[in-house]
Amino acid sequence: MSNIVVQIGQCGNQVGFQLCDLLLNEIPVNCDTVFNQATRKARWIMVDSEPKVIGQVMTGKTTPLQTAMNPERMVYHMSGRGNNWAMGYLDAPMGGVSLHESTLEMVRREAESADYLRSILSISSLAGGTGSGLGSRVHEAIREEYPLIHLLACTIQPSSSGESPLQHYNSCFALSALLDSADTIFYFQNDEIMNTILANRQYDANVSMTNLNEYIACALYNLLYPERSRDLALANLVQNVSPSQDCKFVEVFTSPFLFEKQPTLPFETQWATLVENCIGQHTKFEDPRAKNFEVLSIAASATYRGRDVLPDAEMPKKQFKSKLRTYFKPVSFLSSCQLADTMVTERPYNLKFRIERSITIASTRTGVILPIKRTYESAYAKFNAGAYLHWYTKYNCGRDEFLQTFEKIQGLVDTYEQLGMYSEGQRRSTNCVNELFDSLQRQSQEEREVTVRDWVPRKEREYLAGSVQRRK
Ligand SMILES: Nc1nc2c(ncn2[C@@H]2O[C@H](COP(=O)(O)OP(=O)(O)OP(=O)(O)O)[C@@H](O)[C@H]2O)c(=O)[nH]1
Ligand SMILES: [Mg+2]
Repeated sequence: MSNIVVQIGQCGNQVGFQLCDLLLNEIPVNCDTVFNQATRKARWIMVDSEPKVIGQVMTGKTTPLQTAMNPERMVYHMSGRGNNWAMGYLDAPMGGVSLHESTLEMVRREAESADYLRSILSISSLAGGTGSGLGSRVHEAIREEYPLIHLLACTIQPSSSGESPLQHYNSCFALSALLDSADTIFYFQNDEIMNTILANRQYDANVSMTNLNEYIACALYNLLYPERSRDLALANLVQNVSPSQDCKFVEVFTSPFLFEKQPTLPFETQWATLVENCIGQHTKFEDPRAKNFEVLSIAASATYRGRDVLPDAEMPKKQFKSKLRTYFKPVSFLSSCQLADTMVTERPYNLKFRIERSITIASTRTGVILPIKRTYESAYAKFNAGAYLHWYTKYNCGRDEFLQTFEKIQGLVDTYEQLGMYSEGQRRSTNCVNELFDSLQRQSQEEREVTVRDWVPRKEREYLAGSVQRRK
């Protein structure tokens, strides 16, 4: 079973290259999930509106990464999209060829060479014109062409200090498109990763974009490729952590991770410390400004890797689970957060870096809405002031598009906020619970290979089904 990676825009390409570079140390080249067995090249598609970032890897000095990349899988034009979602989305053809069509053609070729294409992972930022705008177009096109495939989107939220005045608009548009197209959204925030690195690096050094990308690469690698010889750990993952169309944002934290290719914890660090460290990353930077909002969890999935993890050992599993339960408090319609675990009896990060154990936790939590809401509020305030709209209208993106997008993001914020507003001792049948249930039901009617919901306990399901009946 194969997975194709589509890296889009500067950020997407830089993160994607870093992930592939890491996998080259870890995954054998005969692994069909990552490498095309005919060409021995990674199943990676490089997409950008300008050639600079792709060129840095693909031209010049030969490196293992360059060798692993397929030069026939490059898609680029000659100038960037100016941090403008609308310009990226419009995707004006150059020489009669648009970037999203060329990308789809590359995906098609790669898919045809795979025995069984299981999933596509896209990587892009929410802010840049290419990553957000062209990314939205590519996601839509992939979803239309491959309705049954798992479309996983790794998306990177820009720093809240703001590098571009258009980033809030771009993020809203890109998130709105992802809500329609992606099955699971791995949501990384540059600010949060920066804080995690500052708190964990072993020595004082400046933290660069490359370091942020190294963290994201470690998180994705540990989460998606836990067993070197096996397929992408996808079916379970999607099932465990993306419960519905509305709640598909997944945060991923990993411990230890690599900083400048060095592990952030000593090699013999014990499980208990690792669990603490990883949970610490989840809880440390929660937003004190969010009043009446408790970060609650729907589901979490932990991957333990180490030669002393026994796949069937009940004791450590129970210990870990009870520890995680105290941190991941459940949303009101679940009696406890759904916890899944994967035990892998392999040392993480191969022999090159001597690390005995690692833990990676992916979680669906209500707190993810806080940075999204801040982004949305900034965008809405700018929109009300009429700021920067001409940059969008000139690329066919008018007020109606803004309003539709805002409506969708507002709906998302409402859903998560209702899940996050928890009154102690009260188990409520709120609209949002009903909506969540409806969307779960809708999803199970679709012929997706993995329809989720097995984990919603029967009692809860019956209760929810009853409340849906009552509403009708
Ligand atoms: N984590 C991370 N963030 C990045 C990286 N490169 C850029 N960013 C962030 O991504 C946003 C800008 O997106 P880019 O990917 O540079 O833009 P693009 O998709 O190439 O789009 P245009 O250049 O506007 O055509 C900014 O918020 C940057 O901080 C990177 O390598 N890693
Ligand atoms: Mg760019």
